[in-house]
Amino acid sequence: MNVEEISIKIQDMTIRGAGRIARYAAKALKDYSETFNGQSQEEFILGLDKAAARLISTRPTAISLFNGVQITIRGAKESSDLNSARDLVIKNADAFCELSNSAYDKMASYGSNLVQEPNMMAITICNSTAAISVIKAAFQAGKITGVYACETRPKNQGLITIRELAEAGVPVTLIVDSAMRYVMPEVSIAFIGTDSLESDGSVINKIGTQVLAATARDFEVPVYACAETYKFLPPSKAGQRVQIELRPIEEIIAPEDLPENVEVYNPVFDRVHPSLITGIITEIGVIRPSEVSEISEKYLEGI
Ligand code: RI2
Repeated sequence: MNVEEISIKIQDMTIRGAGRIARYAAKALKDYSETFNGQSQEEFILGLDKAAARLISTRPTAISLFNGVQITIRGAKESSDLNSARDLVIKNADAFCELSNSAYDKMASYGSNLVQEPNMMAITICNSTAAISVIKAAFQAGKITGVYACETRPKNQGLITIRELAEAGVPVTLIVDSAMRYVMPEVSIAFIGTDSLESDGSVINKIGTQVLAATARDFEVPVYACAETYKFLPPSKAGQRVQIELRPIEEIIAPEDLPENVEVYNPVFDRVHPSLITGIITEIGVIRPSEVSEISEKYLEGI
């Protein structure tokens, strides 16, 4: 698939998940470099910048998309000639996808060790490959006995989660989002995904995650965000807040079912205050929200 085809699929969420959209963006830029048939490095760079802007425009909240694109195009402008620039983009794209895919096993190992007492129930929301990797490892290590998965209105990504966990043999129970407080007394640990980690340690994740984290606090349940380092806001955006994406009302209600003079509001991400986050599971270890800036400077230098 080319840049435009992948952009459309990220936009309509055929391709979704903060890690996956970043990998597909890198693959799109690799495709651009492999199929470029122009004559000059200047023309190549102009097209690369246009492709990067198109991909970044598709979804505003997951900083993984911006970081994945920047990591992939890094150094192309400074390359000595056209072929070096093309080869570098291809190499960067492959390296980014390798880093992204290899992060899951590392996070799974760190995350699984966090579960102290055996026979614990976990809870999660939406469909996070990172969180599911940790949950699977915790179950295989005998650390948890099962998971509550929130269906996650309006697009019900939780239905993907229950399928993935069931296929992995993890006992999973589907609940409606508003039942998360009802079940929290039975829960011992929460694992959530991450779309972006802001400089103060705020975790941006699927809508409903604030409710989950605040409820967990009320029942003294630790909340761990699962976030690869490329989901941290980069130094160039330090101190900024990501835009919370508003999506089409059709994701909530069919227009023909909507009475006149009724508005629909569909914010699809939440900002979770760092005080509600016990720790952040990354591929380099488990860190505190207060360490986010330092990690960003170290692992996203120049982005
Ligand atoms: P992984 C998803 O967003 C969810 O918010 C999920 O928690 C987050 O991305 C991270 O997903 P959407 O694409 O990278 O469903 O862990 O809007 O798979």
